[in-house]
Amino acid sequence: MKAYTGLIAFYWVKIILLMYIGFQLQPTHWPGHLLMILTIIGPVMLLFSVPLFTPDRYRKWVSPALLFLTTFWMYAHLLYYRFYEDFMTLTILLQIGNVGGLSRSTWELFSPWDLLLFLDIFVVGWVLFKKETFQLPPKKWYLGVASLLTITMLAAGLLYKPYVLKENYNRTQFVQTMSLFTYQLFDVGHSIRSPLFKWMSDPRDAEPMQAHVKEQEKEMTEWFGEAEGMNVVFIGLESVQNFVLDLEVDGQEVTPFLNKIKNESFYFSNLYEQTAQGKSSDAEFMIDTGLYPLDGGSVFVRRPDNAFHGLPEILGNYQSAVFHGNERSFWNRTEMYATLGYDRFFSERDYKVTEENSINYGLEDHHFFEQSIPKLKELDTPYLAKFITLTNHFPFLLHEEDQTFETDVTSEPVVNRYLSTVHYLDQSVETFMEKLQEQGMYENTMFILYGDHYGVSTEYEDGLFELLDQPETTFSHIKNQRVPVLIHIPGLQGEVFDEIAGQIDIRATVLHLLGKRSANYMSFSENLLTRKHDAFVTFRNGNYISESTMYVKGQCLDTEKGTPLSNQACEKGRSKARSELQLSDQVIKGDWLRYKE
Ligand code: GP9
Ligand code: MN
Repeated sequence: MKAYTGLIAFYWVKIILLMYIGFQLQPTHWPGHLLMILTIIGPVMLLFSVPLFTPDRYRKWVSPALLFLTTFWMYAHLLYYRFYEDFMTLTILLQIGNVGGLSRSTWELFSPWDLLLFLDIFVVGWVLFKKETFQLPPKKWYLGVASLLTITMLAAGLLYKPYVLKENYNRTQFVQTMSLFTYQLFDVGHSIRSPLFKWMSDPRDAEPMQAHVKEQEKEMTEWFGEAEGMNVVFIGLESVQNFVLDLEVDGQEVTPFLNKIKNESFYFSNLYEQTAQGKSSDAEFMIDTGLYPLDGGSVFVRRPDNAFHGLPEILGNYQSAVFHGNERSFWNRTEMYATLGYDRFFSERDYKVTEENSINYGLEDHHFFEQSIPKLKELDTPYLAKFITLTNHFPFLLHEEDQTFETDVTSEPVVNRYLSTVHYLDQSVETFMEKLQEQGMYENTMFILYGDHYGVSTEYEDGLFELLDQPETTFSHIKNQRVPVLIHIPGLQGEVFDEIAGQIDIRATVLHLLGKRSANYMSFSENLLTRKHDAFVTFRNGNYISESTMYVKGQCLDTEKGTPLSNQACEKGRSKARSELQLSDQVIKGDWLRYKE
């Protein structure tokens, strides 16, 4: 009996350590800490009730097996968390095949210290085998205490964070408040429930969404229709964060080309990335549809059969194509591009890809652009073309001969390598634009360059704080989540927009420039060219930023100074973010766009 209590106490402490040291969860106030610590014990006790129901012969094996399986499961979450700063969802797990499986970059996430996680299994095995009999607690008493503890702590969690279930997309908050075990059960239930929603939807359900969009004013600007009839070229800048612009390292500019072209473009300097678990595909999705990514997994993978009104459909007579140097199944792009209405998709199989000209996920950017030009030339004009770059992807690798920007400016090698690959990408885009100019393919085109999401995750952010001389705060972290967006129309004067903005707003801005007035149907995108003084950015996890306040990582802060405010000051903003996300989820899960012909 003592040994059994010891086992449970031991496992409890292990998970607490894992939460604090492994996941580095940081509840903001003491009740949050208390809750996170105490909420684990009930589910752990319930887990270890399994041996009480196991026949004597097998009983010895059950506890070590439980320890091993649950440790392994928590470790999978940890690896995922290290890169994505999020907990895995069942949907994302089922998508691993679709996103091309585990890549080489996964190996970077392992640490030798991780072995410590599995050490206890040997300790427990040894204790169990040394003992002849393993006395178990009385069933009724044990189950009673375990259930009582679980229910009490869940109730306390709900009292402390009343929106924890509604904001279930904020998985970190969920795990902190309700434990990783409860999260896992909830997630399974959630994944089962979601297909039912579409089945039960009705055209009338979509009415509030239509009303929501009508509320958005369709203000005019002097630039309306400025790019009407022009070719449209999107360039997805893989993992480029805004801080690299105008940054000098060892006396050299990291992105000389982007720095130059931004002066001749509309440059949105205060624009935040809003992607979730679908990363690159989420950025593409927001640009094409003006809807938020899903709460779990990638919409590209989960909803390719939905009706969406993508840019190709809106642009009508344009020929549309996507160019990408990775395998076509990654993020389920083939299927989703067809749904969004793209005519062509040039992927790895359409390029000459060799050992020498590829690295990490696929074709190196320089070769990618070079080989793409003849394909672009083949398209009928006007065209809508989207280029998705690849080389500046974690873990940021380059062949020796492409290395023109080697630096050890920070003590974090990942950050140093990032600067090199960003520089490489910058050069590749420059060469591409020069070649287009040489071939007369530049003048009549609107270029949209956008960073898709962060490249330096929290795991390596110390190096970033060091590089940018920032204090290690949530406020600095959130500022680092800005990505560059540049809209370049040859011959048009540049302008900097420093109002708060989000990636979701790219769509309406582009449509405005193309002179498409009423095309923003059922979308959350807002035109960035009409300067707003009530600008608002909703993040997929329920956080938000407004002109005056921001809610991030459980804290309410002043947007200007980053100083803490009472949570009350963020209530209105949080509720606005919640309702936007809820509405967007309903449009996608209910497949409401199918109601519009
Ligand atoms: C893969 C590329 C990278 O083809 O788009 O995807 P990411 O990991 O950035 O979502
Ligand atoms: Mn990406």
